Amino acid sequence: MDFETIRTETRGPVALVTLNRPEALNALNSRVLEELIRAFAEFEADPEQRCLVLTGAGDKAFAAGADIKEMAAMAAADFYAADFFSRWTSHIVKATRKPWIAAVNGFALGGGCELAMMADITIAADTARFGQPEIRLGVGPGMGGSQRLTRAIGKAKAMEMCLTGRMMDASEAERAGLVARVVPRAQLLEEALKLAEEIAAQPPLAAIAVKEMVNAAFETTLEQGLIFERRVFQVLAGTADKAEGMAAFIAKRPGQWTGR
Ligand code: DAK
Repeated sequence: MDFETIRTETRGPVALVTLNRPEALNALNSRVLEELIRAFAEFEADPEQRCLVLTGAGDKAFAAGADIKEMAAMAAADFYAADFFSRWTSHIVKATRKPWIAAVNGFALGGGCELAMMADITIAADTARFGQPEIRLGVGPGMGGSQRLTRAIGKAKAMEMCLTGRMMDASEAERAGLVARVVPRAQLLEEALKLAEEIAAQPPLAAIAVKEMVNAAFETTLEQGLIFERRVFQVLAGTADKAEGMAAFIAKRPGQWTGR
């Protein structure tokens, strides 16, 4: 089955996935979710691919949210029976151990903002705008906005955004800690790919492990997180890439990673 709503390509060790419904501002529907699940699974399964960049087609939007036209006709029982949109977490966030980056090229609203926040690193074009406007539709965030936004930018701003639906521009998003970096629109993809290549060049097992370590900070107490970090360090110390990395440092040469 070919992809209809996304485009995928690989650039060396980097996978590039583009949400491709620009006429609907890349709104996320069930088909997009299924295709993204497949694209992320292919990325995860291919040992040659080390980092993924997700962006949106066109200049206007990363994703303007879940597809309102798909949801408008759905009854509560439909959402519940299908456990609608529950697979974002289980099949993308949790299933992807390798690092991935969201390159936000325009509106990231509702589910679009939530998708950007699922990424390990979010970078934004100076034209990007973030928001959780679901309240204006009579609902609330449904893909993690109330939780991830609050953890990213704190209660005061998250509460204000979720209760009013107002948008945040890229520089406010950077100041608030929602995005790692803001770059001019014309350079977004290049910068995102450069960042992905830099991550892809690291020892692969360490990249997976470091992602697990940082994510543990959101799931555990400080004490448990520190123990987890130490244990993972100790596991990494047994890898061939640790021996190579330290030998390469001492010999003043670049490391050659085997992922072992
Ligand atoms: N869904 C469907 N179509 C959308 C869309 C969306 N979210 N956003 C934009 N479009 C479509 C427009 O309908 C229009 O289509 P045509 O009329 O040309 O056919 C086209 O994209 C261009 O949009 P506009 O004409 O509106 O463009 P403007 O520049 O005037 O405005 C805008 C841009 C981004 C301000 C505006 O489009 C807008 O406000 N869009 C909606 C933003 C929004 O409310 N997003 C949140 C959606 S709710 C769940 C989990 C999660 C969710 C739901 C359930 N479960 C676990 C159950 C998530 C919910 C959401 O994300």
